[in-house]
Amino acid sequence: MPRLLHVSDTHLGHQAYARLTSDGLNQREVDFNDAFRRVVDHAVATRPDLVVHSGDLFDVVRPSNRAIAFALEQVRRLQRAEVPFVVVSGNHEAPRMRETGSIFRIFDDLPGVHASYRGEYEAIPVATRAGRVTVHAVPQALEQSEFNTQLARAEPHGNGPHVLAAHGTVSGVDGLFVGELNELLIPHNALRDEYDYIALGHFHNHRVLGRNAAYAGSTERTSFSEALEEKGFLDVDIGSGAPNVRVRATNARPMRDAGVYDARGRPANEIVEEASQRLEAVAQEGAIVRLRVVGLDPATVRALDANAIRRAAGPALHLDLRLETHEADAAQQSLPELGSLDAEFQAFLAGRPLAGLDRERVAAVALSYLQGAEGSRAA
Ligand SMILES: [Mn+2]
Repeated sequence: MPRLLHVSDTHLGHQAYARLTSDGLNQREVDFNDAFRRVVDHAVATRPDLVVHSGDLFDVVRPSNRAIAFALEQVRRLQRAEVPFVVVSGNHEAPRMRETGSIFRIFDDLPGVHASYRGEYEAIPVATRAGRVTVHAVPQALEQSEFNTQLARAEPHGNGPHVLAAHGTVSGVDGLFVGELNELLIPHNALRDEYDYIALGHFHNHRVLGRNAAYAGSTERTSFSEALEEKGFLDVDIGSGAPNVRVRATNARPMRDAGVYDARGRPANEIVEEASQRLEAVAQEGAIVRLRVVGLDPATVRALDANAIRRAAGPALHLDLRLETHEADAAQQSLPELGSLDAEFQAFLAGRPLAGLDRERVAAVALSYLQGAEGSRAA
């Protein structure tokens, strides 16, 4: 009975906050590396029959040399342990123009490593110690219609076991939509019962869907919406009826939300005291902590000893302290929510006349520049 590790959304190269390590590296980038390394440690120690990564291995289309070198180093560790590795591209690393080329090319021609990133469905026969496992890989596509076509080509027949790997939002399930520009939908009927296991990526919280499908979730936290979720990967036995799924923790850095404190009408010293108490209640060694104080008037903000509040977060790695005034509250209510750079640009472009130009082509070129800018910022 084959055993596979399902890992997803490792976002190598992801950076956040200002904290650096003693080596001058962004602490969060190191955290994301550590989380993926723990997955590989587990694989090397327990030697599953294969490791399946369901996309967003990297955080951006153009990862830094450091992120690329780290990813290769970990994949080589799997190779040396003779654990086959299959990865499909996700929306974060897949270029939006074919000419850009994919970073996943670095995995071509590595024995025991199969990277699916060419926008087309591939049935990958993986030779494992437990016999052949066929991985039906459906990588990120440029268009939803193309993705649907490729998903429909996947046929789990012949000798099993059969594993489907894809990155996207399964339609018709509450609470999965992430809201990214190039997010793809996986039609519910693509989750066919014939698969021994369906390895899903994109949704960052672990979730089991039906009898045979699961999102592994991300290995680290990319936002406060993941604060309460256990982070990890899945250890799955397949090949005899329903898969047996066990969650393995990656010990991601904790995020603690101290909530929203409405300080309307309160004097500065009282606000400092209350905010400090709230922070002390959640502060934890090395955690990322957030507190929103709302309803402040500008004079009170000037009188506040913000450093005293910050000290209350004590041993936290990072304090995200938001001091919001009435005016800011009112302004926020009158402004539309600001989306991602890509989404804002798309909305802007939709309202422009583009006589004589191919609108999709203009969008693709512009988005590739935006991606390039984001990539170099992340680097
Ligand atoms: Mn992701």
